[in-house]
Amino acid sequence: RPVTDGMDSTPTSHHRRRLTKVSVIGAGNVGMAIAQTILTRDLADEIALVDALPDKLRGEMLDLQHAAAFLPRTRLVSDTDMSVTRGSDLAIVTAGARQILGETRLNLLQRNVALFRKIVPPLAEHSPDAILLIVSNPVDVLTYVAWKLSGFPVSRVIGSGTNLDSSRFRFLLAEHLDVNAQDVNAYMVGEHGDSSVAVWSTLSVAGMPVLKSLQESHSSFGEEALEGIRRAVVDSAYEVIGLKGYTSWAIGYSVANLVSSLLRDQRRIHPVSVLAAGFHGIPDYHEVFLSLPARLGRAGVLGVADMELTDEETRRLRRSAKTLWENTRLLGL
Ligand code: 6V0
Repeated sequence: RPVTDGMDSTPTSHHRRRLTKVSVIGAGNVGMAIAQTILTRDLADEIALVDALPDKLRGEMLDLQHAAAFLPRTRLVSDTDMSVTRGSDLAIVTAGARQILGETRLNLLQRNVALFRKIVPPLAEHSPDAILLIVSNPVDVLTYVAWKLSGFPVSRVIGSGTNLDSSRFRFLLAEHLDVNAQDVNAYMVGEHGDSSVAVWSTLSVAGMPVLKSLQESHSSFGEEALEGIRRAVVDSAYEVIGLKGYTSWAIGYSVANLVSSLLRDQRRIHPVSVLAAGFHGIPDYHEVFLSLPARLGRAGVLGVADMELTDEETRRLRRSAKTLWENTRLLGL
């Protein structure tokens, strides 16, 4: 006799909740850290995993399924074919070619564009109403590529951008100030990676602007020291890659945090890669994606904050935009 005999199987509610489906393209270190965090945070009813390597993909899916007894119930499916993503509310792209020793960034970018040509159009076709969240690097350019290839409105194509850089920044400052990183309000904007801009002018702890008092009381907060902290944020990614070969946990949490804001309509503000043309003096015809504080909800990007920047911060942002646009134009999309 099945143990469920005698249990009432009639649904208790007449209005069944619509199920939420998230797809993760690329079941590598980053994709799996994201999937794992989405699972533990109970952010989706179904997760579809896609990778080009069938054995690895199935192994990863089974390994996660075997944790079912300890997790909220989530259906896990996987396939090398993109049709498994059908009906997604959100699709996260982490698939990417790795840099080959001696390869130029532009060459790597061209290989990734070729990869995106295989991934994005079928993804858009199977889930025409989904939000696309791009994580693969170089994330800002690839978010632009995904926008062009999907034909989606710009509000539904987002790059994870400097959301991770900002959390590294907040961690370092929190260590410095001996407070909880969640109380440190600090943004890094612009390009994800080397030329990111630390927005010192808006730094606050629990709503209190702290930079001025820090500069008055600690000699270690001079201009050079601030650039040193920004540099440390950038270098911390390289340090992790140098030590363990890749980064995964922090990007997993940072993306799951974005997923929560989007799917749960949290309207939280995150520095993510959005169309930056027209902001901070970036010309309208520079169709570049750069991170700016954006309000995220169920419809995607609900708005972009036109934050107040110093002249130097603006100059840096425009310089990033110009370099990015010069690279992006070469793609001819
Ligand atoms: P990885 O472990 O090599 O995973 C990439 C996965 O993509 C592999 O499992 C591949 O088999 C798979 N893949 C390749 N081609 C396809 C395809 N056509 N369809 C489906 N899957 C495919 O790399 P890792 O997970 O470490 O990194 C993934 C990407 O994330 C890279 O581009 C990183 O640079 C980028 N990151 C971006 C970060 C950010 O803040 N935006 C942070 C960390 C890494």
